[in-house]
Amino acid sequence: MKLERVEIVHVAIPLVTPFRTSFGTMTAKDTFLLHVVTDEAEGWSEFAADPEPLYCPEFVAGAEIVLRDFLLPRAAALPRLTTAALGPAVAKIKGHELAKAALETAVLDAELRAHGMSLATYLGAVHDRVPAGVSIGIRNSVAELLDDVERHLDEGYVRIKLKIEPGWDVEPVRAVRERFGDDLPLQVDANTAYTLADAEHLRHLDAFGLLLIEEPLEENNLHAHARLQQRLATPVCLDESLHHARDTAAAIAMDACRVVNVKPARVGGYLEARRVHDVAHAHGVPVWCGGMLETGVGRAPNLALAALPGCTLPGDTSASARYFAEDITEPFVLQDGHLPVPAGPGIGVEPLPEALRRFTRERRDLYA
Ligand code: OSB
Ligand code: MG
Repeated sequence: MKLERVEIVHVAIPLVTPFRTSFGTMTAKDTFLLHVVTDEAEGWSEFAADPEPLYCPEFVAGAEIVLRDFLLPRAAALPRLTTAALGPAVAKIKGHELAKAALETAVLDAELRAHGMSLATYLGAVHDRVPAGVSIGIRNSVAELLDDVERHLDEGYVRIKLKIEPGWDVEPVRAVRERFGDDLPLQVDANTAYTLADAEHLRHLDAFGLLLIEEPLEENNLHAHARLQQRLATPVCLDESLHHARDTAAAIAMDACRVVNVKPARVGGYLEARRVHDVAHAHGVPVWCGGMLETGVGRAPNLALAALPGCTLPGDTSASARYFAEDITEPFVLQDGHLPVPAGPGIGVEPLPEALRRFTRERRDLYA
């Protein structure tokens, strides 16, 4: 393929309820879509991060510059643009995995559409639907939290993840266990809110039979997570700390994690996400697909990844209605606790023109 035009479309879509984590509160999905036009086909992707660098170092305005000044010139210089050639072409640009993932995914969407192949088929998916978990934010009271969990269980979600932070951990977990029983698949996510000095406190969570505790300590400190794992029965799962297959291999080797959250954006795209999955799966370490409150454009390709054989735990790939009153694509609807894996060419979805128009704040060419 030859790159002809790349358009950036800044969008903001209100969330149905504010989403509070240990790093901040989100009230809207405020990000950009990339629209890549080649001589053979067009592709779409969604940048996964937010306007502020609170979850990860990347942010919306910075990623636009990285794409415009460093990534797109290298993609445009390729004599033959393929997804496989893109990674090596931008390898000298350090970090910026989420910006790289946005570009790679839009190019991959275009390339797969040119071949009439779905992303699920390309990645090697083995399911046509995947069980859906839901990530529940920090609430003002335990009563509010219990109502929230109940509502999601009534809707059919098969696994509950509670966001935790110091002051909101053992009590909410205990309350959910007491109300909904020991059989409920339950896990927690601290988004780096604790330190090793909290190990004795976190050990109280061992009493509740959690599937995992996600990213309890500071990001990129594999050593500290390994030391914490020695003191916890609950499996440690890494999110923020894993950036590629190489550090995933290191984390597994040093027992810094016994479960892997793979977010394609966080590891630079679906090609590396597949390698992260393969490394973990080869070690018998369960994988699940995380999320970042994506619109349908970002969630569709995540569902393809979630259908790989090593993704043996339900992911954070929830239905459109969990996030938005109106999605930017055809909505993903929960059926029997599952979401369908898109089967059409490429990522299998496109923004609906009318919804896109209403949610768009700015659009401009980054490359033409
Ligand atoms: O840590 O998994 C996380 C949302 C935004 C940023 C980071 C995280 C999350 C979630 C929600 O937990 C996942 C989702 O429903 O998309
Ligand atoms: Mg997380």
